[in-house]
Amino acid sequence: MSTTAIPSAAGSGSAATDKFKGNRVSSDTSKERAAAIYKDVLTKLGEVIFEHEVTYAEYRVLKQWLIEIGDGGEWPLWLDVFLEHFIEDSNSRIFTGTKGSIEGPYYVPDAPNLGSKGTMPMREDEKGTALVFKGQVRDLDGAGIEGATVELWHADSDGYYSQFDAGLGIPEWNLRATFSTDAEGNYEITTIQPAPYQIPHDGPTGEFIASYDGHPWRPAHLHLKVTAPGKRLITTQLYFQGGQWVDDDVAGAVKPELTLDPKPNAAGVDEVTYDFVLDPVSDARYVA
Ligand code: MBD
Ligand code: FE
Repeated sequence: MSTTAIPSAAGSGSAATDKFKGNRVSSDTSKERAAAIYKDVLTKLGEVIFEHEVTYAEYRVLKQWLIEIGDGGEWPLWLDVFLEHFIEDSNSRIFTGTKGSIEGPYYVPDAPNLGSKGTMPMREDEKGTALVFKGQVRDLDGAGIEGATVELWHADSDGYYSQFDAGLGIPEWNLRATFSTDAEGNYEITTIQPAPYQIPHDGPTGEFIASYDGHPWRPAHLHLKVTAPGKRLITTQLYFQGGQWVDDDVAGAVKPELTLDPKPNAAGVDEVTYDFVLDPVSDARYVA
């Protein structure tokens, strides 16, 4: 299984940078905390430099590469692939609900709401094997949550995300939608199974990967955000059991609890059930 087209880093990178810049963020980090984090980061970086006796030539290559990552709009890509999983893991370890995973650079809010049951927006000739993805959203006590929101977005079978398609003309909300659970907390989504995915690697992110003889592959994945009033928002991804790259994700974002194993249903369509469990925001350790 492989993709037939490869998204361009320049195309999807600049789109991801523009989207990110359009939504300015801030935090209430104190000067003391900032000082502690910066000092530790630089001290540890220094330790690596001494340990490996990093040369001036290597330092200049790093500087050049950092500039090129910015010029090419690839910061969202590089950071979300190589760093975000540490942040995500550090944040989600303390909770008991469904495990989170990284958001990645291609989320867009406010995708069309299709109710509790529906088919993802897709082109008439959308390539890929059909998948019925269904389940229940529950609280920690096992009660179904009515009106929970399940947002799903994923790549098409060529590895492109709508709105980050480098001008290919994929419809705006292709393979992006929001669902709201029914009275029992259930949802049912029909979509296509995504394929393993190569992150865009025709720019400086690709140069970085090639420089250590790495690979740019992520396993096939579904991206999700699941939440309900008074519940912690879970951003996560689901993978396919036994799928290529599940054990060797370039973004280090696979967790064993996050794999699916679809089986043909009575109609012969691959189907899988996945239930989400949401922590309450009243948990004292919860920070938005
Ligand atoms: C993706 O689709 C993705 O999920 C991540 C984490 C990085 C780049 C592209
Ligand atoms: Fe992705």
